[in-house]
Amino acid sequence: MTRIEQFGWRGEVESGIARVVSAHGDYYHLVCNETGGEIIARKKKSLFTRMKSASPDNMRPTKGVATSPIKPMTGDFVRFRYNTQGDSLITEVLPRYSSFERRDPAARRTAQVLAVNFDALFIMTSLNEDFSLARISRFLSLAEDIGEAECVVLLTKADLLDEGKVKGLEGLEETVAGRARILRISSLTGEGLETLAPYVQPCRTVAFVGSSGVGKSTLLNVLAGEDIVATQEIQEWSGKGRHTTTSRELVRLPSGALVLDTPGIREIGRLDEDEEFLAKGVSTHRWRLK
Ligand SMILES: Nc1nc2c(ncn2[C@@H]2O[C@H](COP(=O)(O)OP(=O)(O)OP(=O)(O)O)[C@@H](O)[C@H]2O)c(=O)[nH]1
Ligand SMILES: [Mg+2]
Repeated sequence: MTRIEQFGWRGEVESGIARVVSAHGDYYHLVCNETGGEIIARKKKSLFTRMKSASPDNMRPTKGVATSPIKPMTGDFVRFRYNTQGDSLITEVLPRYSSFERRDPAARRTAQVLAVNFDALFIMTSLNEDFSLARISRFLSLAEDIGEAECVVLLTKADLLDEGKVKGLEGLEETVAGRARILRISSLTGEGLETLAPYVQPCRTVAFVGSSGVGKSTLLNVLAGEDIVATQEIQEWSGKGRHTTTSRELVRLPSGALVLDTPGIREIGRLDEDEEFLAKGVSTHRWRLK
């Protein structure tokens, strides 16, 4: 049976605490210690976090100062109220000990939260023609304030490495400037997968972020030892992905490690997005990658 501790909860074990493993509109799939280990719940109309931040080893569901209303998302620890007659309700989103956010390009001045409650953030980028130092730099600056988590720049598809096509690789160390560890893997050949062992640990959460097509879901499947999430070939002409993963999913691997797979992040300031925004009359200059 599911135990909330196996899903990364490190606070006191009390009843009514759960972790969101996926979100579907107003409904959330939760894992918990009650009701057979799983539950579908709706969120209460107004939800508040109680503390601004927490430490992973000091996750306490009580006390603290109310901040702003907050929508639960995959990876969140929540309090819920079980209801045998109707919808069970998420009544509180518990403090997040780490969070990766960007300014929302669609709604200026608001942050878009991309991943929460992870112990390691893998910023993934493939070793093909889509490699971009500017993008890595932008990701790293967004990762400066993630909270209590480590950051890894994970170079994927090492089997494709053809120095002629990957422009700028020699400048990687300088761009990263000690802000993250740099690892290189291939999900296809297995090269370098052993270097992930310190991060892929029982009850620890690793979040995968990066552009579409870099191999986030493929790596999850390889680590899981079976195809549990969908993957799709990239577009040959551009080396870019097709936005196969459309929602965040928290998966517990047979090893007991937790992986948060996320949809590919659309590049900020790219021409196709610029056109979208210009059509809406919004200037995107502020989002453009330098
Ligand atoms: N050659 C090679 N191809 C890989 C590797 N890892 C993934 N791929 C391929 O890259 C393509 C895209 O992989 P996905 O795992 O779907 O990429 P993703 O990052 O999950 O993409 P989104 O869900 O769209 O964000 C698939 O065709 C994979 O087979 C690798 O290590 N080497
Ligand atoms: Mg995917």
